[in-house]
Amino acid sequence: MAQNESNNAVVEEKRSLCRICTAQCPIVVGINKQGQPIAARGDKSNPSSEGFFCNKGKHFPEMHTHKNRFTHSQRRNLEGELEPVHSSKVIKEVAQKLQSIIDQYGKRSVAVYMGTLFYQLPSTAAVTTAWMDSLGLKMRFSSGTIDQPGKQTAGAAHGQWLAGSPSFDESDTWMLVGTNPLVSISGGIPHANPGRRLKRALANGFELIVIDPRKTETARQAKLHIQLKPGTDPAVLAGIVREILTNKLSDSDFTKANIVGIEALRDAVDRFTPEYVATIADVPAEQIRQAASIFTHTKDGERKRGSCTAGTGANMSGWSNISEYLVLCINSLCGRYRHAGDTVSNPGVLTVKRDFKAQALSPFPIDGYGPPLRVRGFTPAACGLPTSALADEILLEGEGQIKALITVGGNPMMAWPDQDKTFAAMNALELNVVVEPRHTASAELADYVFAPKLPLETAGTTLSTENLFVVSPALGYTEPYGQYVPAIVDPPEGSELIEDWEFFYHLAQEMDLNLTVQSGVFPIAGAEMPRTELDMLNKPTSEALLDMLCNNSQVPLDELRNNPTKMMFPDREVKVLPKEEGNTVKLDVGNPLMLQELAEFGEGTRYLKPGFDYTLISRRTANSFNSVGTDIEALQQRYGGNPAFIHPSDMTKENIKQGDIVSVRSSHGEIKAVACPEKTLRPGVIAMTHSWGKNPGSKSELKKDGTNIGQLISVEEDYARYSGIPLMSGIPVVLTNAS
Ligand SMILES: Nc1nc2c(c(=O)[nH]1)N[C@H]1C(S)=C(S)[C@@H](COP(=O)(O)OP(=O)(O)OC[C@H]3O[C@@H](n4cnc5c(=O)[nH]c(N)nc54)[C@H](O)[C@@H]3O)O[C@H]1N2
Ligand SMILES: Nc1nc2c(c(=O)[nH]1)N[C@H]1C(S)=C(S)[C@@H](COP(=O)(O)OP(=O)(O)OC[C@H]3O[C@@H](n4cnc5c(=O)[nH]c(N)nc54)[C@H](O)[C@@H]3O)O[C@H]1N2
Ligand code: SF4
Ligand SMILES: [Mo]
Repeated sequence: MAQNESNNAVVEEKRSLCRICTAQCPIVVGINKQGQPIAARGDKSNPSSEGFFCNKGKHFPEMHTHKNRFTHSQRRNLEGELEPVHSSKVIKEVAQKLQSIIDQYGKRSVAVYMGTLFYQLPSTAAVTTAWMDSLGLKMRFSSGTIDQPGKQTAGAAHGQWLAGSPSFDESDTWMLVGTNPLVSISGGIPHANPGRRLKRALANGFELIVIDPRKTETARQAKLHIQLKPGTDPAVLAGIVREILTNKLSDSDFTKANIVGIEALRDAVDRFTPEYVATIADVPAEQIRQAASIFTHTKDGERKRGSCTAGTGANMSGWSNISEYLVLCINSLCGRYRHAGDTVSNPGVLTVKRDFKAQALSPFPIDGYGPPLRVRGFTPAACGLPTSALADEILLEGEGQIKALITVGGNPMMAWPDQDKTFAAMNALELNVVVEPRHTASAELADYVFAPKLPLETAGTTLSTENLFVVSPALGYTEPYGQYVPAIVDPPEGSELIEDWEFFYHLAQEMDLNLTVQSGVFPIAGAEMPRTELDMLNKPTSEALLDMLCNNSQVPLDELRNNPTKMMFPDREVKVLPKEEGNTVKLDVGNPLMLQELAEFGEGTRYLKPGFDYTLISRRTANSFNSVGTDIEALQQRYGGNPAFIHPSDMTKENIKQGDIVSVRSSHGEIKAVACPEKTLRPGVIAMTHSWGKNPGSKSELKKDGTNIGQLISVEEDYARYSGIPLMSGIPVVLTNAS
């Protein structure tokens, strides 16, 4: 009793950053007498987040002490079971096995899969990349191509604007397509306190447009909610483009000087009149006119500010490339960029130094950056290699077969589409290595699990979150904010753990490689990113490595280290420079490959299947982050597993009651789920959350473990060009009561 009391009592509080998701919320962690992290709250003194954090963050400390955590690295023994082993042994053996696989089958036989957590670990990202580069490994896959890969594809086809876009806080309007930032803390409202930022904006007359088949938490705040049929985004967006062009709502000074391809775009969207869009997307025609008007009409003759941004909903429902391309076209036609003389609200803190010039960076090829994969003709593309093809590349025998896979910060068995195929692939590998702190479905199948320290046990910085501005406007920080946090707790007593990046460093040592890491880690177009050689005899400390990654940062890392309460660095006023003289580079809104996809979209019937009368969409809930948090009991009390959210009218129609077990069947597979009424849905649409369930064949309880919706997804049937992202939302399904 006394022991428990002291375990549950906070004796000290320390500042850190939650690192479950890219928001990296500033938190204050409560530590007990034993030095364990036992509680967390938002940091009200933080000038950027103003205390915001979420329920998952509240349980972040628990992830460090959870029974599901590996306290030691693991190796599969002769009986087929994982058993603890010292990390140095794991590394040595993995190095030897990798070398022999490379010697026998060549470098294309070794692949690395970088999951979502990879991005939150800049040191790991830097050293993993350095290790791959040094070995000459090209088979690099990431969760990015099963997420929002249309962003990179469209960005390549369209070009970028070197000065960036005005921040959300400076905007008068915003259009969100298939994203729910108030829950995902991602996608279009800044992640440092999205609720408060939206509320403040709305109080100042800001107008929000949301395009989503669900009346989401975010849609409820919108001036206009277009509740379209899943998978019809290209029609709605093309309709809005057409309204902008025919009603001369674009920023003509900007378009004349900086854009090509308008005539081709005009021709391509010509058929998408509001009335025609209404028949495809099943929304009132008037809403298309309203969207264009709200987004563009000028206030008191002043140019309106604000962007259109898209999320997973627009990328997973079949038309990722063209939907993201039309999003960029809308922003470009309306000149929604920073212009010469504008003040840059956040010129950067820990990211590398860069220029802000009112000019375009040229479009570049979408794909063809190396030899093709063996399946489905994919080549390395602007969005990377298609993760949806990785299982097939492991399974397909012959020259070029992938024999070894290293997974870092990801959970393929939960996250990849087509779970049975993924399962077969994981079992077919000669060497399956997972760098993972928890007992996950993917770790269960690994030959080696390397168990790392967790974030509260390591130093952290805001570098990777700041860098998110490259992905989309509204991501990254709107103000010049930066934070460094030291390690605040020790790893669990009796554990043997090192940091993720050290795994790759030691692997390089074992393989006799030299490593160089890149300043800033994540590429920024148009910026210099010098490289630093690592000392391969004397391992740098984690702090020294952070220094190397920030050695070209705008504010020296030491300034953050030495002034932990400073966090805001408003000292430099940076204005956007005018376009360089003679610069003629233009953004392209008429890329023929993209517009061809709009033609292929046609009437939006490509993915429909006769007899499959319902549509399953993907959605996120506040209780888990992909597979992270699915094993934290306190987080899972609300739903228990991942229910099938169904409109009450559909439940009546199919004779389904709350709590009944339903069958959801696609042309590819069938799952069972617990029915949960949800009136915010469009009738005919079922919504479920991904990354639940267990490995095929494992015993599981539906109401606790949930079910894996990857079972319903085919990677071969319906997928987008370049990225291969399959239909992961907007999947035609049959719904029946299975109770
Ligand atoms: N059907 C369907 N499928 C989807 C989606 C969908 O909407 N619908 N969404 C897709 C999207 S957007 C994504 S991003 C992917 C996610 O795909 P993944 O990234 O493969 O899945 P996560 O569950 O995010 O995996 C993160 C893993 O990192 C581990 N981890 C946590 N902290 C650390 C750490 O410090 N070091 C290391 N090495 N590991 C750590 C976690 O325990 C977890 O197992 O799923 C995709 N799959
Ligand atoms: N709580 C929580 N937060 C997360 C995650 C999590 O798992 N849980 N995952 C993180 C990750 S990896 C990512 S990538 C981001 C994603 O961030 P978001 O893209 O904002 O993800 P969601 O919240 O699922 O929002 C997607 C929305 O798209 C809608 N939708 C589905 N199909 C369609 C369609 O065809 N068209 C349109 N227009 N909309 C559609 C859904 O109803 C849903 O509201 O969130 C991150 N944050
Ligand atoms: S939004 Fe929640 S999970 Fe994401 S970093 Fe913040 S507290 Fe952590
Ligand atoms: Mo994601």
